[in-house]
Parts: sequence; structure tokens; C-alpha cells
Amino acid sequence: MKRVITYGTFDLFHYGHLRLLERAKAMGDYLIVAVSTDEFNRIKNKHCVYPYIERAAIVRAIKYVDEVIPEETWEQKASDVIKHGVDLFVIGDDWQGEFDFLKEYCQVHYLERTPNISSTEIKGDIRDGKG
Ligand code: C2G
Repeated sequence: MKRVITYGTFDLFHYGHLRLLERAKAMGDYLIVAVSTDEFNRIKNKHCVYPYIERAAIVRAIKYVDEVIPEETWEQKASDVIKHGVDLFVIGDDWQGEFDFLKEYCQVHYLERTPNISSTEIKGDIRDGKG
């Protein structure tokens, strides 16, 4: 059974997130998603609309997702890969090259980011009364 892992904030869950998870699952048999905690998002300087408990619940409800774990630090990826017996690390290509160090532990693949959608753009559209 090929085990895949990916990481992200997944705030204001949208089609770009869904396509990432769909493609990540299609590359294996079991998909673990590490969802950034509120504390880690502060480290990432990422302001979220939804708290971790809600973002994790939404991701857990996605049919492509088999397990959700918290992402609390930048440094946890290698130990996660080992602890969870991960074969493949996947993330959007906005991170191209950033996680190549994980090739020591598992396969690494960057998936094309879905254009023209992001949590930031959604917030802006709502603020501007679009849609
Ligand atoms: N994504 C995508 N297309 C979009 C928006 C996001 O494919 N239009 C992907 C991102 O590339 C990422 C995942 O969806 O793989 C989650 O995106 P974010 O919630 O923005 O996650 P990010 O803040 O990039 O956190 O340690 C890694 C970080 O936690 C990643």
C-alpha cells in the first residue's frame, strides 16, 4: 500500500485544495494530510478565517483523505515520513524545490497549483462584494 503525505493550511477550503488532494490520493492508496495548527500559522505569518479544529474537520471529511494529523513545525516532515511509513511526499508547485531534502526519506512530487484561486483571493472578492 503506497502511503502519501501532504501539508497545508486549507483555510476557506476551495477547488484548488480539492484538486490537490484528489491528485495526491490518485498517486497512492492512503493519503495523510498534515493540517497547519493555528499556532504554526502564526509562525507562517498566515492569518486564517477558520480555526484548526474546523479546517481539520473539513479536510477529514474529504473522500480522498484517509488521515489528518496536525502540522506544528517546519521540522516535523522527515520524522512524519518515517513515523507514518510514507512513500511519497506531495505538495503544490508553489513550493517547488523547497522540500527536496525529503528525497532522502521518500519520493517527492510537486503538483501544478490550480490557477486563479486562493484563500487570499476569496477573502478579497468577498471584501470587494464580488460574486
Ligand atoms: N494549492 C493548489 N492550488 C491553489 C491553492 C493551493 O494546488 N490554487 C495547494 C498548495 O500548493 C498546497 C495545498 O493546496 O499544496 C494547501 O495550500 P495552503 O493551504 O495554501 O497551504 P500552505 O500555506 O502552502 O502550507 O509545510 C507546508 C505548508 O504547511 C504548506
